[in-house]
Amino acid sequence: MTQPTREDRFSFGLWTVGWNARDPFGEATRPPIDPVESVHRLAELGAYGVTFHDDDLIPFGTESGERDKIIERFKGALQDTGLVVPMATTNLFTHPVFKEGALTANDRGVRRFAMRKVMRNMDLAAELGAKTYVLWGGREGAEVDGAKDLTAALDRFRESIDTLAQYSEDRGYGLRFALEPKPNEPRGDIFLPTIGHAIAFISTLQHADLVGVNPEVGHEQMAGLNYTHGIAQALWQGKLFHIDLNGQHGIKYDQDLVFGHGDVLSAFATVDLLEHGGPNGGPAYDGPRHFDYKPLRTEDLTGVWESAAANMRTYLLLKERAAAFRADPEVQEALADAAVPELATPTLEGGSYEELLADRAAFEDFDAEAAGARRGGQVRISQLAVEHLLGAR
Ligand code: GLT
Ligand code: MN
Ligand code: MN
Ligand code: MN
Repeated sequence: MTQPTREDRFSFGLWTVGWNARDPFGEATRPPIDPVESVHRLAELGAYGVTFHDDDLIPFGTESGERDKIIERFKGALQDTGLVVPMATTNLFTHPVFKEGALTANDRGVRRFAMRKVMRNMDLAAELGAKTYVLWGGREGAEVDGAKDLTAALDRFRESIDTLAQYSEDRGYGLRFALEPKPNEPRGDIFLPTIGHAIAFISTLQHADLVGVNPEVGHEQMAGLNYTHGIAQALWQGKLFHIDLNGQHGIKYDQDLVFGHGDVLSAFATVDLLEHGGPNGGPAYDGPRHFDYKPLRTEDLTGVWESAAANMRTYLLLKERAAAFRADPEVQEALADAAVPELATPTLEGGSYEELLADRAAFEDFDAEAAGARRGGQVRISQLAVEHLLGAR
């Protein structure tokens, strides 16, 4: 069960395994990897999908004849391996042209160039059968508040996303868009910094139905937020269009560790939610399990493929542990004892406040002291989760 198969729907960005480990302080420690090689290795390891930024596959500035050849070769690798492209995205952050932003740059020419760059890669994404288009606004933000008209930036963000959605509809691409929040890095402050900001922004769009979120574990945890709570709200609002799984140790720079190699208890709760949709059922996630991580800079190419396998194996182990947790009669008893299932019962009887006002047991005769003295039963659930996670049960 811990051997990944296509049915598990694991996918990886070309930029993850392909990262050559250059960081702000040091040179690359690994050679570049040919995307065709990545496709083959990922398929051998049991992944079902590969995702990419335009520039991961086709270096920025490549002339069109050469671009066509690269695409044909990539398509050949997909055909040979059966790997699919469930998602694609655009690099709007590496080239100096985007140093002050892309879709929300002050410079209108930069914004228009950024839009064309996205549209061009949407054409390719649709051709390769992608269903989701991710927009991570890495450079959309500011270091200097006075150097940006913050509300105009939101207007421009909305204008871009509505236009891109319209383009997809007009061309019959049927893409859905997933905004990826991140609080900071590379910009001092990035626009739409959390899942909550993104979902609120989406509600203002003309094409709100076509736009959801792509939350990344580490990005929410960088802001000190509970990732599982964030994706639960996205699921509840029908907005969890895609997901970036990785690992992070608390509030610091974006670590992009292997999934589960950061806050493992949180990863356990995440997998439990994705697979079961909550203790009472509820919406579960049915999209690709996509890993957006970086193999440690200390690793050679062997370590790269080990780390790719580690993401999938860790996910499957957590899935197995979460299933055992849910199936354990003692867990069910502990959940009942803590009244967890009761939260699914509506607070009102029949939906009207009239019966509530007429119910003396609800207020006049309610024993607040007794209710306040009730046993919580929470620590037992916490310990049972830890024991299942540690394989002690
Ligand atoms: C970049 C970023 C990721 C985003 C990618 C999509 S690019 O690596 O750090 O979190 O998901 O643009
Ligand atoms: Mn990250
Ligand atoms: Mn990501
Ligand atoms: Mn990243």
